[in-house]
Amino acid sequence: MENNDQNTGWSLLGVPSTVDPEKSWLQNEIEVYVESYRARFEWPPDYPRRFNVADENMPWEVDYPEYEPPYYVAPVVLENDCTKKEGGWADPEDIAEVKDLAGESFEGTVLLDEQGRPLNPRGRSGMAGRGLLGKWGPNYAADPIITRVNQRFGDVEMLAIQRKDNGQWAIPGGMVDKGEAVTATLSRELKEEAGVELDFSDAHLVYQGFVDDRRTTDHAWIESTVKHLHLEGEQAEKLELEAGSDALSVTWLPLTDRSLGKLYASHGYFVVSALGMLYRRQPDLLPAKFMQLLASYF
Ligand code: RP5
Repeated sequence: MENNDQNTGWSLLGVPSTVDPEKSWLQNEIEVYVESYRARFEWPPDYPRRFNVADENMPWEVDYPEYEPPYYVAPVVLENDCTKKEGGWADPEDIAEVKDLAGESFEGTVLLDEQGRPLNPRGRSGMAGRGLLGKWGPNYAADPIITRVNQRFGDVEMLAIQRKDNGQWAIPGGMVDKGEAVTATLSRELKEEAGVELDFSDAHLVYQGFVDDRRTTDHAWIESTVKHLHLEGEQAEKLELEAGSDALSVTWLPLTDRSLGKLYASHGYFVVSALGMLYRRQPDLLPAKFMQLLASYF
């Protein structure tokens, strides 16, 4: 194929938009960019319905006087106001009382509206307020991707948990605690959610930035640090998995087009990107049958 520009890789739904096995994607750096799709068309059950925002009206620079998103902040966020509750994980509702409002994030300078509220870097989401997110602006998360090749079946598998809040399979990630190093969050979340202890100091960085999470609002969003460890030999075989407090179950999930497409938020995209990067580092590691699937995403 001559015009590789037509191959856009991922569609907004997280499934490959075109399949071009001839594309020489290995020659290019894999750059991860997350679109805002779920953050506009999905929401948790306790949220009001989002104001419908068409693609062209997303950018804040676009004048859109009709825009009237509902305002929502979940009771659990208000109950955990750190200025009122010892150990609370949420900012106060009054933005003027927030002492550590982020001026910069992985997405660049955080813009503010006329009320001093941070503005979502992907533009309008159809929901004002913080929803279920505690911090005004970026809410930092960490996502540990663990993969292995199942030697018996020749599948590539990821360590996945089933989320309690919506039953979807996901990377066993979570929010970074105040003052916590991200490497520590990656290990802690993996231990808490999947019962597994691993060191992330040598893990490969896949991505740092916006996550297409259904909790996103105009004034609060998730930005994650995604790191990848691919396990081999005994280490890959011997991990004992145990579902923790936030997980219904934990498993080695075989990666197929279907299972990747159904992962929570942007996780399918993160996993594919991690494996593409792994292939660039170690071309002989992944089984041929998986390479066909992987190549179809780039
Ligand atoms: C996703 O939500 C992130 O990618 C991360 O996996 C997760 C963090 O939220 P909780 O699992 O703590 O709800 O957007």
